[in-house]
Amino acid sequence: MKEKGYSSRKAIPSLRSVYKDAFDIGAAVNLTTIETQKGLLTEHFGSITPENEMKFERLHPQEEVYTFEAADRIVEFATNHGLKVRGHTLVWHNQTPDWVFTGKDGKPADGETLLARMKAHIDTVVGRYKGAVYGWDVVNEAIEDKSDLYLRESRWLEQIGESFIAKAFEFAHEADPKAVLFYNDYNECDPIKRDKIIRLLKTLKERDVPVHGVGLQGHWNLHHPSLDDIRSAIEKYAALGLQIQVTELDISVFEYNDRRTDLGAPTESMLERQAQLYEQVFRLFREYKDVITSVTFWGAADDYTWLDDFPVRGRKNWPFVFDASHKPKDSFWKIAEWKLPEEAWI
Ligand code: HAH
Repeated sequence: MKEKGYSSRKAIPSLRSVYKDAFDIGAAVNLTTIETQKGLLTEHFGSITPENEMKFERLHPQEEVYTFEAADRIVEFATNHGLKVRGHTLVWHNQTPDWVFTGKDGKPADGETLLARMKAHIDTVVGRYKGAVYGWDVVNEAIEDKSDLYLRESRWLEQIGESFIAKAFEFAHEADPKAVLFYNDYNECDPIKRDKIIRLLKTLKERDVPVHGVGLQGHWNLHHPSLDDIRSAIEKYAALGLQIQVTELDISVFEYNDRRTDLGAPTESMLERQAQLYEQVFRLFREYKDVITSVTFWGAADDYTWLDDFPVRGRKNWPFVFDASHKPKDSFWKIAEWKLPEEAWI
């Protein structure tokens, strides 16, 4: 046990610096958190991802209207503080306005029209942030969760066909040939979904589609997925010869299917379990540091997380390694001090 007051007197190492020879440490941000979490973001993180500000509906609400102000401010914050930016996301079934999928007659747009709109969007967005955004989640969540289906039944799939995925990567590559292009998904460690993601990535590679990496969202909790499933997933994705990024890491203190609203604050043992998991998964990430190029949390500290409203609206969650007042949790020390025990063995 730490002495009372010990951690508050002790110098806090910068997470980004601790991991500088392994991979980037990132955080999802929004216009509020770049102000309220500025200290943490600039001290501990080397990369940021706009949580919502680069999604289709935010950047391109109408065919002739682009709204770049919020995304520009986040990019400017990154530039001012020497942080990298990951772009999220170009082609997704969610947070994409209806006009994109609708023809002039009000019926579903034909495939050619939809592809032309996709290309215009990607050209404009990727083109604008060329040089500032080093990589993109080009296609998000195109694989179906239900085991008997391969691709998710989205309007992109229904109206264009399977080629919408390859096309998105080709357009992004044309718009910025230097950008690192990712396929990103959740439940990525579930063996059945994992194998479907791998099938997709193999098909894309066989067809010389410019896909460079796989994004593992990493929306995990105290009970799922198992460390074995995480390890197998990383091993199998690594074998594809693509780089891996953990793109949206959080370890929820609640099980996904537990929709109770009255669960309250986490107990000591839940926080211990969280710290143990953070320790185990970061040890695993370090083992694979040659293929893992970045680990981004889907937020930075427990004062703000999308999990406060998902899957239960208004139910507070505590998924990060910094607490709500931006102090390091036990989880932080477990991932930050990994060098010390090894060095202590001399
Ligand atoms: C992610 N979906 C999205 O990629 C991200 O853009 C959003 O801000 C939050 C989460 C994850 C997801 C999930 O965990 C469960 C069901 C659907 C989607």
